[in-house]
Amino acid sequence: MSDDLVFYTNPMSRGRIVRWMLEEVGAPYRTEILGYGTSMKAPAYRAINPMGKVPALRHGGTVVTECAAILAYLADAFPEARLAPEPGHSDRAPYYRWLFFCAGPIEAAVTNGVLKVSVPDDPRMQGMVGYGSLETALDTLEGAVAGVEFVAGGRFSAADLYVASHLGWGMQFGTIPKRPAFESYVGRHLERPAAVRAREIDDGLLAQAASAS
Ligand SMILES: N[C@@H](CCC(=O)N[C@@H](CS)C(=O)NCC(=O)O)C(=O)O
Repeated sequence: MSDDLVFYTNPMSRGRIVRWMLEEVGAPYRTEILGYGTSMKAPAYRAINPMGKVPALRHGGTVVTECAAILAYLADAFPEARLAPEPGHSDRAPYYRWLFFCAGPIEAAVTNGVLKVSVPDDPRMQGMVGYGSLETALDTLEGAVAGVEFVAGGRFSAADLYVASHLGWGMQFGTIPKRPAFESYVGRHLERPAAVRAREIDDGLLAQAASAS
Protein backbone atom coordinates (compact mmCIF):
# COMPACT_ATOMS: atom_id res chain seq x y z
CA MET A 1 0.00 0.00 0.00
CA SER A 2 1.28 3.43 -0.90
CA ASP A 3 2.03 6.07 1.69
CA ASP A 4 2.02 8.64 -1.06
CA LEU A 5 -1.79 8.81 -0.98
CA VAL A 6 -3.40 8.52 2.43
CA PHE A 7 -7.18 8.60 2.69
CA TYR A 8 -8.71 9.53 6.07
CA THR A 9 -12.26 8.38 6.36
CA ASN A 10 -15.00 6.49 8.11
CA PRO A 11 -17.09 4.16 5.94
CA MET A 12 -20.27 5.76 7.36
CA SER A 13 -19.50 9.18 5.91
CA ARG A 14 -19.14 11.34 2.84
CA GLY A 15 -15.77 9.61 2.58
CA ARG A 16 -17.62 7.09 0.40
CA ILE A 17 -17.64 9.71 -2.35
CA VAL A 18 -13.86 10.05 -2.19
CA ARG A 19 -13.39 6.27 -2.05
CA TRP A 20 -15.30 5.99 -5.32
CA MET A 21 -13.05 8.67 -6.83
CA LEU A 22 -9.90 6.92 -5.61
CA GLU A 23 -11.12 3.69 -7.18
CA GLU A 24 -11.76 5.54 -10.46
CA VAL A 25 -8.24 7.02 -10.33
CA GLY A 26 -6.70 3.61 -9.76
CA ALA A 27 -3.53 4.78 -7.96
CA PRO A 28 -2.55 2.84 -4.82
CA TYR A 29 -3.65 4.46 -1.57
CA ARG A 30 -3.74 3.67 2.12
CA THR A 31 -6.88 4.09 4.22
CA GLU A 32 -6.93 5.39 7.79
CA ILE A 33 -10.21 4.92 9.63
CA LEU A 34 -11.14 7.60 12.14
CA GLY A 35 -13.70 7.05 14.87
CA TYR A 36 -16.54 9.53 15.36
CA GLY A 37 -15.97 11.77 18.37
CA THR A 38 -12.70 10.00 19.19
CA SER A 39 -9.67 9.87 16.85
CA MET A 40 -11.53 12.23 14.49
CA LYS A 41 -11.37 14.95 17.15
CA ALA A 42 -7.89 14.12 18.47
CA PRO A 43 -5.00 16.57 17.98
CA ALA A 44 -3.16 14.20 15.58
CA TYR A 45 -6.06 14.25 13.12
CA ARG A 46 -6.95 17.91 13.73
CA ALA A 47 -3.45 18.67 12.46
CA ILE A 48 -4.70 17.27 9.14
CA ASN A 49 -8.23 18.66 9.23
CA PRO A 50 -8.82 21.26 11.97
CA MET A 51 -12.55 20.65 11.49
CA GLY A 52 -12.12 17.15 12.92
CA LYS A 53 -14.21 15.83 10.04
CA VAL A 54 -13.73 13.24 7.33
CA PRO A 55 -12.88 12.80 4.55
CA ALA A 56 -9.38 14.19 4.08
CA LEU A 57 -6.59 13.22 1.74
CA ARG A 58 -2.83 13.53 2.03
CA HIS A 59 -0.86 13.34 -1.19
CA GLY A 60 2.86 13.41 -0.37
CA GLY A 61 3.19 16.59 1.69
CA THR A 62 -0.12 18.12 0.54
CA VAL A 63 -3.39 17.90 2.42
CA VAL A 64 -6.78 18.52 0.86
CA THR A 65 -10.15 18.41 2.58
CA GLU A 66 -13.75 18.93 1.39
CA CYS A 67 -15.18 16.23 -0.85
CA ALA A 68 -15.58 18.36 -3.95
CA ALA A 69 -12.08 19.83 -3.57
CA ILE A 70 -10.59 16.37 -3.09
CA LEU A 71 -12.31 15.15 -6.27
CA ALA A 72 -11.16 18.14 -8.31
CA TYR A 73 -7.64 17.79 -6.90
CA LEU A 74 -7.40 14.08 -7.72
CA ALA A 75 -8.75 14.59 -11.23
CA ASP A 76 -5.98 17.12 -11.91
CA ALA A 77 -3.25 15.22 -10.06
CA PHE A 78 -3.95 12.05 -12.07
CA PRO A 79 -4.85 13.33 -15.55
CA GLU A 80 -4.31 9.89 -17.08
CA ALA A 81 -7.55 8.79 -15.37
CA ARG A 82 -9.39 11.35 -17.56
CA LEU A 83 -11.82 12.40 -14.85
CA ALA A 84 -11.91 16.10 -15.73
CA PRO A 85 -12.15 18.02 -18.98
CA GLU A 86 -8.78 19.40 -20.09
CA PRO A 87 -7.81 22.69 -18.43
CA GLY A 88 -8.85 25.50 -20.75
CA HIS A 89 -11.48 23.40 -22.53
CA SER A 90 -14.97 24.87 -22.54
CA ASP A 91 -16.29 21.70 -20.83
CA ARG A 92 -14.38 22.88 -17.78
CA ALA A 93 -17.18 25.43 -17.22
CA PRO A 94 -20.03 22.93 -16.63
CA TYR A 95 -17.58 20.70 -14.79
CA TYR A 96 -16.85 23.40 -12.20
CA ARG A 97 -20.40 24.65 -12.28
CA TRP A 98 -22.05 21.40 -11.18
CA LEU A 99 -19.29 20.43 -8.74
CA PHE A 100 -19.68 23.77 -6.96
CA PHE A 101 -23.46 23.78 -7.31
CA CYS A 102 -23.70 20.52 -5.38
CA ALA A 103 -21.02 21.46 -2.82
CA GLY A 104 -22.73 24.80 -2.13
CA PRO A 105 -26.42 25.29 -2.89
CA ILE A 106 -27.54 21.65 -2.99
CA GLU A 107 -25.64 20.60 0.14
CA ALA A 108 -26.95 23.62 2.09
CA ALA A 109 -30.51 23.29 0.80
CA VAL A 110 -30.70 19.58 1.60
CA THR A 111 -29.16 20.02 5.07
CA ASN A 112 -31.60 22.81 5.87
CA GLY A 113 -34.42 20.63 4.60
CA VAL A 114 -33.39 17.89 7.04
CA LEU A 115 -33.19 20.44 9.86
CA LYS A 116 -36.60 21.81 8.86
CA VAL A 117 -35.12 25.25 8.28
CA SER A 118 -37.36 26.69 5.61
CA VAL A 119 -36.84 29.86 3.61
CA PRO A 120 -39.88 32.15 3.86
CA ASP A 121 -41.87 32.40 0.64
CA ASP A 122 -40.64 35.95 0.18
CA PRO A 123 -38.53 36.94 -2.84
CA ARG A 124 -36.32 39.21 -0.67
CA MET A 125 -35.43 36.31 1.66
CA GLN A 126 -34.93 33.85 -1.19
CA GLY A 127 -32.70 36.41 -2.88
CA MET A 128 -30.45 36.43 0.16
CA VAL A 129 -30.22 32.65 0.49
CA GLY A 130 -27.64 31.22 -1.91
CA TYR A 131 -29.79 28.26 -2.91
CA GLY A 132 -33.02 30.27 -3.23
CA SER A 133 -35.25 27.41 -2.17
CA LEU A 134 -34.78 23.63 -2.10
CA GLU A 135 -37.31 23.32 -4.90
CA THR A 136 -35.52 25.82 -7.15
CA ALA A 137 -32.13 24.24 -6.48
CA LEU A 138 -33.46 20.74 -7.26
CA ASP A 139 -35.29 21.93 -10.39
CA THR A 140 -32.03 23.52 -11.57
CA LEU A 141 -30.08 20.33 -10.97
CA GLU A 142 -32.79 18.33 -12.73
CA GLY A 143 -32.31 20.56 -15.76
CA ALA A 144 -28.61 19.64 -15.76
CA VAL A 145 -29.07 15.86 -15.56
CA ALA A 146 -32.33 15.27 -17.44
CA GLY A 147 -31.78 13.31 -20.63
CA VAL A 148 -27.99 13.40 -20.44
CA GLU A 149 -25.43 10.86 -19.40
CA PHE A 150 -22.78 13.36 -18.31
CA VAL A 151 -23.00 16.89 -16.92
CA ALA A 152 -19.78 18.12 -18.53
CA GLY A 153 -18.90 17.12 -22.07
CA GLY A 154 -19.08 13.71 -23.59
CA ARG A 155 -17.60 11.55 -20.88
CA PHE A 156 -17.76 10.73 -17.19
CA SER A 157 -15.98 13.18 -14.90
CA ALA A 158 -15.52 13.91 -11.21
CA ALA A 159 -18.51 16.24 -11.52
CA ASP A 160 -20.75 13.27 -12.44
CA LEU A 161 -19.31 11.31 -9.54
CA TYR A 162 -20.16 14.12 -7.12
CA VAL A 163 -23.59 14.96 -8.54
CA ALA A 164 -24.56 11.27 -8.67
CA SER A 165 -23.34 10.75 -5.10
CA HIS A 166 -25.44 13.64 -3.78
CA LEU A 167 -28.52 12.54 -5.65
CA GLY A 168 -28.00 8.88 -4.79
CA TRP A 169 -27.54 9.47 -1.06
CA GLY A 170 -30.32 12.04 -0.97
CA MET A 171 -32.84 9.73 -2.63
CA GLN A 172 -31.75 6.77 -0.50
CA PHE A 173 -32.23 8.72 2.75
CA GLY A 174 -35.35 10.53 1.58
CA THR A 175 -33.80 13.99 1.75
CA ILE A 176 -34.09 14.44 -2.03
CA PRO A 177 -37.32 13.40 -3.70
CA LYS A 178 -37.11 10.61 -6.27
CA ARG A 179 -37.61 12.08 -9.71
CA PRO A 180 -37.34 9.98 -12.90
CA ALA A 181 -34.54 12.18 -14.28
CA PHE A 182 -32.52 11.82 -11.07
CA GLU A 183 -33.04 8.06 -10.91
CA SER A 184 -32.02 7.39 -14.47
CA TYR A 185 -28.92 9.63 -14.26
CA VAL A 186 -27.76 8.17 -10.93
CA GLY A 187 -28.55 4.54 -11.79
CA ARG A 188 -26.13 4.51 -14.71
CA HIS A 189 -23.22 5.92 -12.74
CA LEU A 190 -23.65 3.85 -9.59
CA GLU A 191 -23.14 0.71 -11.66
CA ARG A 192 -19.64 1.73 -12.74
CA PRO A 193 -17.07 -0.91 -11.66
CA ALA A 194 -15.20 1.61 -9.48
CA ALA A 195 -18.43 2.62 -7.73
CA VAL A 196 -19.32 -1.01 -7.02
CA ARG A 197 -15.78 -1.73 -5.78
CA ALA A 198 -15.81 1.33 -3.53
CA ARG A 199 -19.12 0.28 -1.95
CA GLU A 200 -17.79 -3.23 -1.33
CA ILE A 201 -14.61 -1.90 0.30
CA ASP A 202 -16.50 0.50 2.58
CA ASP A 203 -19.14 -2.08 3.47
CA GLY A 204 -16.31 -4.44 4.42
CA LEU A 205 -14.84 -1.80 6.75
CA LEU A 206 -18.04 -1.11 8.71
CA ALA A 207 -17.22 -3.52 11.55
CA GLN A 208 -13.68 -2.16 11.91
CA ALA A 209 -15.03 1.40 11.93
CA ALA A 210 -17.59 0.58 14.62
CA SER A 211 -14.77 -0.41 16.96
CA ALA A 212 -12.42 2.43 15.93
CA SER A 213 -11.48 4.64 18.85
N1 LIG B 1 -18.05 19.83 3.87
C1 LIG B 1 -17.40 18.60 4.24
C2 LIG B 1 -18.32 17.86 5.19
C3 LIG B 1 -17.57 16.85 6.00
C4 LIG B 1 -18.45 16.26 7.09
O1 LIG B 1 -19.35 16.92 7.65
N2 LIG B 1 -18.20 15.01 7.41
C5 LIG B 1 -18.94 14.35 8.46
C6 LIG B 1 -19.22 12.90 8.05
S1 LIG B 1 -20.18 12.77 6.59
C7 LIG B 1 -18.09 14.28 9.72
O2 LIG B 1 -16.89 14.08 9.66
N3 LIG B 1 -18.73 14.42 10.88
C8 LIG B 1 -18.08 14.24 12.14
C9 LIG B 1 -18.08 15.43 13.04
O3 LIG B 1 -18.33 16.54 12.57
O4 LIG B 1 -17.80 15.24 14.20
C10 LIG B 1 -17.08 17.76 2.99
O5 LIG B 1 -17.78 17.89 1.99
O6 LIG B 1 -16.11 17.00 2.99
